[in-house]
Amino acid sequence: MNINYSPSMMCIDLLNLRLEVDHLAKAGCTSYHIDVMDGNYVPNITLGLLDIKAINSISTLPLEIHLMVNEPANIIALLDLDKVATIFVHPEICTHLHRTLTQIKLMGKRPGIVLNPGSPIIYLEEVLDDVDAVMVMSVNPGFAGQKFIESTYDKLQRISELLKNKQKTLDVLVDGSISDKNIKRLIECGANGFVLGTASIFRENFDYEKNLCHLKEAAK
Ligand code: S6P
Ligand code: MG
Repeated sequence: MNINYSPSMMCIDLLNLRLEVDHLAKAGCTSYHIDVMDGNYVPNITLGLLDIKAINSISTLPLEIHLMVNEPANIIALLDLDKVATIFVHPEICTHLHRTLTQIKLMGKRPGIVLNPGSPIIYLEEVLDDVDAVMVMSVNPGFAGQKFIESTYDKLQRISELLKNKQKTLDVLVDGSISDKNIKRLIECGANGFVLGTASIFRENFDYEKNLCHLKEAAK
């Protein structure tokens, strides 16, 4: 199975953007994960449109955008950039979720929904034919460096069950405190993509190649 490794760009050294983008690709990452927050839906503000445009202009890898902003439909049109491949929205903050997912699809991008630790899977079931990916939060959205929430395994298993019953194949990502301690079990529960932050690729030495190799070993 092909596993997607996507570094969380809010964890990079922004003063060295070009170098960081390059190093992460050379280390073997397969896309860039960009967290957009509005200081309202979540109590933090991270990367924004200018950062996305800058990364888009130098990237050789696809970008996945994780929108943590109230009513994302208002800004999705601004993300019509060539390297943006997937746009993730949280169902609770889309007034018309189906319309927003259709809007993303019409732009030629892959729509995805994000399930918080407290969000029911029924959101996914209702839009199963309208998404290409689901991302399960294994921390509450807002910050890097949080503790992994154990109920993620069970949620992934229930999603796998749903997909099997409906004979559907989707990308299933996990975001939050991914490490050598949980990655294998997360794959066994049905995940095929991971957002990497301070618990894995950006830990200690910031040796991206070594840290990613270590994580891939643990995933076997
Ligand atoms: C959190 C955000 C995530 C974090 C990532 C950081 O709201 O969506 O993408 O940046 O989880 O990783 P870590 O290993 O520090 O938890
Ligand atoms: Mg994220």
